[in-house]
Amino acid sequence: MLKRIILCLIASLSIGGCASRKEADMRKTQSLKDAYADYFLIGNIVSGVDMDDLRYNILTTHHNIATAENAMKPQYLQGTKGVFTFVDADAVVNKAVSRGLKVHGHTLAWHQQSPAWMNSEGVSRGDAVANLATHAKTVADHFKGRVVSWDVLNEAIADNPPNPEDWRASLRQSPWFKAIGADYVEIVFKAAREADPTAKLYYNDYNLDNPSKAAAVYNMVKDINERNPDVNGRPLIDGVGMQGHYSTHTNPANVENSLQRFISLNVEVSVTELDVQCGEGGKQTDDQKITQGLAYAALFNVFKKYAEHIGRVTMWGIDDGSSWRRQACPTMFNDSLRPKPAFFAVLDPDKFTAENRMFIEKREKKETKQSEAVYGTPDLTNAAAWSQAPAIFIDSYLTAWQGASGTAKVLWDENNLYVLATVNNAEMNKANRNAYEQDSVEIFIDENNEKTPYYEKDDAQYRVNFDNEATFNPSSAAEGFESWTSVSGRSYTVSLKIPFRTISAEEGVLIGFDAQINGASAQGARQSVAIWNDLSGGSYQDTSGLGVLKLTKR
Ligand code: 9MR
Repeated sequence: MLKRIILCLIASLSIGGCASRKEADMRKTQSLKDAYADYFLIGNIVSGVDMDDLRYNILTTHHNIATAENAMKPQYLQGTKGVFTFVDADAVVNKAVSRGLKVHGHTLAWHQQSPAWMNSEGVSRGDAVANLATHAKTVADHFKGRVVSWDVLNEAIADNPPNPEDWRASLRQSPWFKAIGADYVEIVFKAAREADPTAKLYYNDYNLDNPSKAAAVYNMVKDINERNPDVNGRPLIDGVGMQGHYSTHTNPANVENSLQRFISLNVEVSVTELDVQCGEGGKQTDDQKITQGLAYAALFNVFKKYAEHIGRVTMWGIDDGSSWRRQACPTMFNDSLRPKPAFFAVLDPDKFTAENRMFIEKREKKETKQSEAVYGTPDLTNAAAWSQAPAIFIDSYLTAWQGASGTAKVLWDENNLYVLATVNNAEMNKANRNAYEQDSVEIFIDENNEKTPYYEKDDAQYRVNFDNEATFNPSSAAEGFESWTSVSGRSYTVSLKIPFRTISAEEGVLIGFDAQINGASAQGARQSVAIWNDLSGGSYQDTSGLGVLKLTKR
């Protein structure tokens, strides 16, 4: 025993960490793939850095299926027309297969990481069709027998499509779409099926917890499978991949709703790129580690419930240090490759949740803030018109950095809600092309105060920057909206006229309401977010955390 301790001490001194302790940690921990053997496959990605033994050991201990993080993307397989370079991808796939892992292929068609010669402006429709079909067929054929399934098409649907009933109109304006038109979707699936009839063919996308995006994907898969019910003995699309790049603000109820929707199409569903952001600058507090663990636990409880229809759950990253979102520490292992609370949450979600009951209770005790909107119809340019209304303090921070903050006052009449927001300590920067990263004020409204975990017809988000440029979610919320701004030094005011869209406003009515201030840095990145009530960070898609306003007459 003494000898082991001494050896371990020597090892930790010589290599800056006790490798045998790490190994012991790993041995003590039960394997994820065993824990989920009766449910679904557990996957992770392989990239260049994961090929060393320590990482590969984590991969094979806990997972039974691997996805190449980058090696099989079009850019790397056919950067030059007609010249296929399979060396790196073959190395990844062959090593995984030889270590007993199944392999999922990612991806035959995507708007990113694809060479311009395939589909950029100037390439004729005929050539683009041939390029797409040739790439898909050659690649699917090359990996036939080594790859069990493919992300045939990745991220083809636009974010938040306004009319998801029309899936063609909901397609992203990608190079493939522009070169070929909506039927590129079927072309690539047919090419893949022809080349490898046994591999399962998936459509893969992110933000599928968003009901509009999920609806567009649902309609696309439904339509294509109804029109192609028997391609080599089965419908053309075998599965929907919900990527799952989530945060701790993601509402598991939204994930569950979309899962149910896709399952109703009689296709397999897989979670293909799971990670849960919770941290800043590559660091996590102890509370953040537990919060993240609870988010993983809640998600895995949903996945277990629908396990019969789920093929696999694949994580996007072995450890925080190698994650594409390393700043937000989204994986189950820290950058020393030690399991985090998130790991134990995935291993046994119920146990982890029970062990953290006190933490959850403390979090749930937080009371919803309530205030008043006072009856009156102001002139938007006259701040004094709001003098009767109580101030709402927009000063609870979602970020570590405490930048711009302020107050809001609210009036109402039968037609509109009128908000006056006063912001202090702003950089007055609108350089970022993402409107939410500019110095701006956001108002969230849940007219029927039903606190739904997704937006319904009565819910909307309004954003106005210091220069009076407005953006809306959904875009239809722009109708009848007006705003006015004025700037003085590092302060600005925004007044907004927000039409009621679904309720008749009368005294005593309660509406869900929140006000947020986005603070940009001098370099034009969002550095701080201050809000009145909803600290979830999810108010743009989930109304359950908004504060409450009562419409009163004085
Ligand atoms: O994690 C991948 C990162 O290393 C690459 O630079 C990036 C661009 O190719 O792609 C990342 O993976 C993406 C995946 O292929 C598709 N869904 C979103 C993933 C995260 O961006």
